[in-house]
Amino acid sequence: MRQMSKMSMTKFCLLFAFLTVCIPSAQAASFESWLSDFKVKAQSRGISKSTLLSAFQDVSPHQRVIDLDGKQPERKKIGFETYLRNVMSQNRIDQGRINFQKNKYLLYKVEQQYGVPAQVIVSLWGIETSYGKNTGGFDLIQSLATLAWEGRRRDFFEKELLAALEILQGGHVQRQDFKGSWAGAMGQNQFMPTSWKRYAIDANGDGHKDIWSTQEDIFSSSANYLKENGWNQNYPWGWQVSVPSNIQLSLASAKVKKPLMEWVRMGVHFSSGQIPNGQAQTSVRLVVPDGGNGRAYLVTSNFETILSWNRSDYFALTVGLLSDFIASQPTGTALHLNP
Ligand SMILES: [Ca+2]
Repeated sequence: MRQMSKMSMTKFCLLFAFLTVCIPSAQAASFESWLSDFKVKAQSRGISKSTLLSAFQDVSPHQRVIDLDGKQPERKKIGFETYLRNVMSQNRIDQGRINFQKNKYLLYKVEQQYGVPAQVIVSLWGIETSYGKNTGGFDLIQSLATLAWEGRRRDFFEKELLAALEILQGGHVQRQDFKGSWAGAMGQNQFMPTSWKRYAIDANGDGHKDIWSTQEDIFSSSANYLKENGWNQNYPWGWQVSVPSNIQLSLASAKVKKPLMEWVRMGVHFSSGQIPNGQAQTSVRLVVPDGGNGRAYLVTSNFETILSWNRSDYFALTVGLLSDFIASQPTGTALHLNP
């Protein structure tokens, strides 16, 4: 290979230095140009100049958000047993029971109004933010603007950002308190801004749909989400069952729904030995999260409602199981995962 001459080496170094210095400022410029286009769009959708001014003051792209977005999703499957033990720790069960007791009056009121069991609302609250403790410290406008500008899912995040600006403009949260996860999930039930628009409730009537700090609004908003996505108060979410070893695993499919009694005739067994009261004709399907070697569940249409919150069988099963634990009395013994 030809040796680089002293002169071209110098030129090369200068070019390298130029690129190193200039790339970040080129990126910043493109953020500015994306932002000015976006502001025009936002104004055409009714966002005022003063809202835009206060929303984007000192907002620049957040490198940590870009890094987190670029991370490959976890491909290694951890298995349901491990997932369940991580998410439904003894501490989360204990805290769930404590928080249920603490907010009992409010929760029963919400349960009555929306027809969604109090323990399911508490369970979602616990899994999403450890009962309001971990709501995410990212500046929401900065996160959404970064993700929209970055462009991998621009349309999606621009829609979320527009909804976020409507929240600010409506005065539901103060600019400095407008925080959430790096990906834009907000408040104690981690709604995305568009979900907030569709489902959030001002339950205490103070004019703010406050899912950050008003308990009544938080519980009602979660309950409303589930109700609007089809929660049926005539059924529980489902039951853990055991299945005969010769059962065809192809039956564990979202397409195979049968009356509960039919599954029993096929050998599906409830741990209590009894058919749940009044549920013999309820349409249920079989969920076998780890392909037949582990646990099995019969689930009702309410399971699909939980999936509308987060499309993961592991998530939905854990929400259901934790809700059962929260509603049951503590035994004072070590964790047994069969409620
Ligand atoms: Ca309110």
